[in-house]
Amino acid sequence: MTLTQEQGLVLKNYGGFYYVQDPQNNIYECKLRGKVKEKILTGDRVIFSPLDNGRGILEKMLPRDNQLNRPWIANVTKVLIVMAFNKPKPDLVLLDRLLFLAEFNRITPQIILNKCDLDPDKQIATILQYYPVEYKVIQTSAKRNIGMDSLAEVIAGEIAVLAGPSGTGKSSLLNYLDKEAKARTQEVSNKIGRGKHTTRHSELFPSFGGGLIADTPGFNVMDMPSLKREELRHYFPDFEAYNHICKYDNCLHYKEKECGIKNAVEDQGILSSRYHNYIDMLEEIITKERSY
Ligand SMILES: Nc1nc2c(ncn2[C@@H]2O[C@H](COP(=O)(O)OP(=O)(O)OP(=O)(O)O)[C@@H](O)[C@H]2O)c(=O)[nH]1
Ligand SMILES: [Mg+2]
Ligand SMILES: [Zn+2]
Repeated sequence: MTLTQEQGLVLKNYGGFYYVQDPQNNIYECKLRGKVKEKILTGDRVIFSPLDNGRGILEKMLPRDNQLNRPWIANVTKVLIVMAFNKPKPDLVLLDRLLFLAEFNRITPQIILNKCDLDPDKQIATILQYYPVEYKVIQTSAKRNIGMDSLAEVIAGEIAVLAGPSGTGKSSLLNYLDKEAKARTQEVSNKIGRGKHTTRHSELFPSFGGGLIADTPGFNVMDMPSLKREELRHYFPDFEAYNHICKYDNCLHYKEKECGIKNAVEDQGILSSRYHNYIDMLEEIITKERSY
């Protein structure tokens, strides 16, 4: 018997099965063909053989564009960085790190300011004033159902992940985008007896406006990927406009004199918190380089 083979996308890996979505949005519960040696991740594009009863066999993995390690998801095209208007206050250190990490992985970042029903912390004004030039910002309220259509629009056609500090409303937003997610999240947590928003495995949910979206557990710390000190500045697109003013072509905007970036910080063309976050990351890289 010859099996027809189709291309699909892995939505989750759970209980020894891979849940593969075909181009018509049918989902197949697949077992892995024995000879497949690679570790298949949520988000992987695969070739599979559909069987009857919604089952199938996962035959092989297709080449990956990128891979996030925490959560483990492949082929991510967009990261939605969720900060709250308040409770918790926006964390500009984490925001700049997540923006850098998105750039580094060639993933489009999108800033989401959730809980817009609350009185804004003063950092919100800073984000709205300084960040939209390079990064689009969407204001939402999962509580009052505000901004959900704009949110759905930026996910359409993408493989998106929600990221950001704990408590900003990532799981609440996901529950709006995919009503079925709510039931599934609670089902899982009842079984394992954890908090209702605990995210244990990576799963992509179809969003009501098209595209796929995954939740992540809140994380507040982040390791720097390995890169050279002179590479870091290329991941800060807002620095580009001032590079030509630096005296040295290879200026790190650090201890050098006559630096366009440092001038721009003084003239408030570049946000000083963003520059300091850059310097902190730079010093981390330099310390790492010295320890080799
Ligand atoms: N006022 C208000 N509260 C919200 C909004 N969205 C979520 N919340 C509340 O904020 C709290 C945290 O929401 P979660 O969705 O669990 O946040 P999370 O980002 O998933 O948190 P972690 O899973 O810990 O990373 C809950 O009590 C929500 O009800 C909103 O738009 N406005
Ligand atoms: Mg959550
Ligand atoms: Zn410089």
